[in-house]
Amino acid sequence: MNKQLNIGIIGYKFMGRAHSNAWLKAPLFFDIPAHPVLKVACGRQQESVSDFAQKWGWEETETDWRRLIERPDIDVIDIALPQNLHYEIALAAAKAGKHIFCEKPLSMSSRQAEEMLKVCEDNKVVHYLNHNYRRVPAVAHAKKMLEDGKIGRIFHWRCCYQQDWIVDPEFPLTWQLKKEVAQAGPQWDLNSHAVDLAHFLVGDISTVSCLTSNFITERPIANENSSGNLSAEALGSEKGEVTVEDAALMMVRFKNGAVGSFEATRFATGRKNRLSFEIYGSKGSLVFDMEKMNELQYFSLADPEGDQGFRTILVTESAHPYVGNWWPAGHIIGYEHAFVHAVVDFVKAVEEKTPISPDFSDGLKIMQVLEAGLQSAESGRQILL
Ligand code: SOE
Repeated sequence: MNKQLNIGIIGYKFMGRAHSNAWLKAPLFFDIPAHPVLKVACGRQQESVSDFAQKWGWEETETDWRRLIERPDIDVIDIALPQNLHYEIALAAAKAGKHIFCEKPLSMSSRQAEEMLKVCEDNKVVHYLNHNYRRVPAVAHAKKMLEDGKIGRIFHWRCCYQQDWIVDPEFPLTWQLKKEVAQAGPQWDLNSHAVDLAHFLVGDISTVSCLTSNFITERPIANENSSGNLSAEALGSEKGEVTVEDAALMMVRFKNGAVGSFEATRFATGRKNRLSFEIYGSKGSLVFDMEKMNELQYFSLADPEGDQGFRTILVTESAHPYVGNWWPAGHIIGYEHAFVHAVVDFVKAVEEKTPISPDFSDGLKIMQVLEAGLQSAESGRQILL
């Protein structure tokens, strides 16, 4: 593989590490048409970005994302930053002809998402939105089973995304709890993933009802330099206002007649990162739980009557999506592998012009559902999309 693809990443915290690992691992395990070169890592603080670059093997550093985008040798801009920074950077990257690998949620609003999509299309760049859970092999296999007609007509979608990292009232006011940076709480951070999966597995949504709640309204001011997202430290005892919701529950109708529910919370004590869904159809059912991500539960009405019941498909066979490139059957994989799969498909999309999803058009549809949710929560009304 002689062809190289020069990557410039912006951001070096949780997602910066997850993406770096993926750029490194993809060519080691998969045959891809170009070799990603970890060219430049960009972040505002020179010392931190240098430490990050050295650790993960990025060749150079930069502290100004505009200068990074101006570099003619950069092919791809990887946006591994909070959502309030995606819009401006994505527009500049697309206008400079760079392909974009963007962390979710896409943007602060559907209006921003619409413009991001248009500018990417006008400049003919690949625009990938990293809803990584689509590329968990068990989820990709569920999609195949649905397409093969194993589940039949879908009646119900039930999805919970549960975390508990802010249950402690002394957990500080990090950026995820501020509207000006995050736009919303779990509705944006977690339900964006859940809605993406619903679009992928069930179809488009036509109506949304939503209810949100706030359990803790003030928190100690955070030291934003502490190690990141889910384990921040407080600066002192001074408190600030939480300006996003702590939990968001949506009920939806899909265009194909199915109905669904979404429960997203950071207050499910004991649940660390539990994304689960259930799909009930006319021929069978599927159940997935990210805490057992190598498994898929399958119920089939085609099984003989006395033998029916949910069975576990261990999604670790080479016949399963992406799995054959890793370890022998039965040797499980983890959270980070879905990011590697995204890089594999992204490099193919750039080099071979194969379609990739989710992209910014999928991101726009997600934004419309999430916004409808907030509108519904505020007005107490059902919103038609
Ligand atoms: C934090 O809630 C978070 O890191 C999300 O932002 C990610 O998208 C999710 O995969 C894990 O949890």
